[in-house]
Amino acid sequence: TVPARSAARTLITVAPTGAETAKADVPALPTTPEELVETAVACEAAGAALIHIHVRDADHQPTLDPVLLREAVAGVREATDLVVQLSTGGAVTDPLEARLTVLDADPDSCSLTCGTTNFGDGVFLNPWGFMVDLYRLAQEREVVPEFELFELGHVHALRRLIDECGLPYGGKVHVDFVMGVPGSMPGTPQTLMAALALLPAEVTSWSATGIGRTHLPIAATALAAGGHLRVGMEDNLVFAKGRPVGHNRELVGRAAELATLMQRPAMSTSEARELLAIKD
Ligand code: KMH
Ligand code: ZN
Repeated sequence: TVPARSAARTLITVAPTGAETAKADVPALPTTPEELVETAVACEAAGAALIHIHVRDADHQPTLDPVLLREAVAGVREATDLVVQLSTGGAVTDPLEARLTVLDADPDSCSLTCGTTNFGDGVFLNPWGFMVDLYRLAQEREVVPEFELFELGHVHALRRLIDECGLPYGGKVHVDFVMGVPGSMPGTPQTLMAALALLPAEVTSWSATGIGRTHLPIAATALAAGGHLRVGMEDNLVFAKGRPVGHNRELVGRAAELATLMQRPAMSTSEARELLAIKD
């Protein structure tokens, strides 16, 4: 059975940058500290309550540099009330040890992917031991994890993680389905339904995002099924056929309109903090 976790309001997460797209190919991608903060402010105004951050260096390359991570967290906190989530996924080339040090930047939340997956032409490595280390570290540091599920098997691995390591800090379990990555689970309504049916009972909220052309259909399906939304240029660079995304705020604004249309308007940042049990 699909657990009843329908929410009255919609958490909109923005994932503005990612680690895969080159600035040279997409100049609108926010890669500098100033662009990140400007994006965060604009997306909060458009309806986002949580920001999922990947940081870039001065050459616009993905980095896990602890100083830049700390600066990003501080910059977004100073300018917005968004829940600040740092990616621990980084880029597929990042070593596992470096991905653990992301928590040193003291974010509100961190991503935690529940298993290895094909990732386009690469492999996104998340061995069991790494998942456990990252989860225990997040519990210790009182950082709320968002469990990223790219595959149906990841849903099962989440169950194992909760069974063996207990609940996250705060007691809430929030998952995000990342769908439509080439080689991973497809971004279809049927797959989302199958994944929902497998969710452990401990899950208290879920969101979904579809990569590329699956972005809008997955958003619509998630809203209809009582879930929350993640949008942003990390996942999708095309607003509509022949029309590239010009700014992340466009994707957030459209998600907020869709949510309002579905009678589940965007939630505030304080509602998001409560939903996820973020530390004060
Ligand atoms: N960039 C991908 C390899 C996460 O942020 O935790 C991993 C990713 C997931 O984006
Ligand atoms: Zn990410």
